Amino acid sequence: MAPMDVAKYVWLDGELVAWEDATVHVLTHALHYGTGVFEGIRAYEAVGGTAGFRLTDHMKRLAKSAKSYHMDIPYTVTEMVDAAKQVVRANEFSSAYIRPIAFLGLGALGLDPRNAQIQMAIITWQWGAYLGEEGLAKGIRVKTSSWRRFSQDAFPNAKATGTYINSILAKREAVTDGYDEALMLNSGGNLAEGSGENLFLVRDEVIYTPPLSAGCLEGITRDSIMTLLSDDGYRVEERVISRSDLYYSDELFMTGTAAEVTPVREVDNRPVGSGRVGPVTRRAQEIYADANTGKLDDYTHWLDYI
Ligand code: PPE
Repeated sequence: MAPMDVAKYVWLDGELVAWEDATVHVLTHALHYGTGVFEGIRAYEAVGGTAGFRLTDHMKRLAKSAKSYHMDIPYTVTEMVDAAKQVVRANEFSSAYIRPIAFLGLGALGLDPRNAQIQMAIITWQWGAYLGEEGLAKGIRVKTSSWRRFSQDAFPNAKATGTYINSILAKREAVTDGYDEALMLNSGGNLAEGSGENLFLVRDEVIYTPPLSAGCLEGITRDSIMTLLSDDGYRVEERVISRSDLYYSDELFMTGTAAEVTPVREVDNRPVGSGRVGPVTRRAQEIYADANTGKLDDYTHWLDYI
């Protein structure tokens, strides 16, 4: 991915700047210590125009993440939503991936960053299928990582930049070993999530996902899928999932803004169910696509028109 080829403007600290001018200093606190919080949002070509899917909810989560790290973002949720719309419009995108990031800038070195400036950027680009088009269509191959998901008692449950080095270790290991994605267990040995997605399992027509206490991100796609599938008549439960539960599942799929609903066809070299994408996963993909493009009246409140 080379986003610089495709977007003209970036929103930086309150104004639109040319892509090449959206730079920061090497003494930026976040560069040294990972002191940033971020989001990933998709805008889709929906019925009635381009719309950010749960854009407001994502900005609310950004504000929550910031609060947990004592970062006082100088913009309200509404201002951040408007800024995201502004940058998508300026780039004339009809669909886009939107990446807001707030981080500690200059003004403090070391581990007491109370005097650091808070900077914020909103970047947008075209991001295709996160785990490949073929992955979306036929399912991906995943591997349980040798790296455990960072522990709940080490960091707040927030979308913070620094914590992603844990995911990056797992992802690199999986890809180097020939898999598409890593599944991460928590320190208790149960499933937390993927390197950049939440996980769902289907067994005997019931849909399970790990509870937040398992150490997964409070995914907005996770919440959307739980709502959509239970409204569609399925039983959906948050339950502790063990490694062996994976091997006996009928279907597995992963959810995330970037990944959307990605089927898993193989886990630790074992086929998931028949090894083909199952009916619940297909239904989840279909209903999610309909919801984020404004085709389902019951969920149009999730759309923020741009
Ligand atoms: N868990 C993790 C660790 C995670 O990074 C994401 C999103 C999710 C779950 C799903 O959250 P949600 O998008 O709210 O449903 N990962 C984002 C970025 C990944 C990346 O930068 O690479 C994303 O999907 O935008």
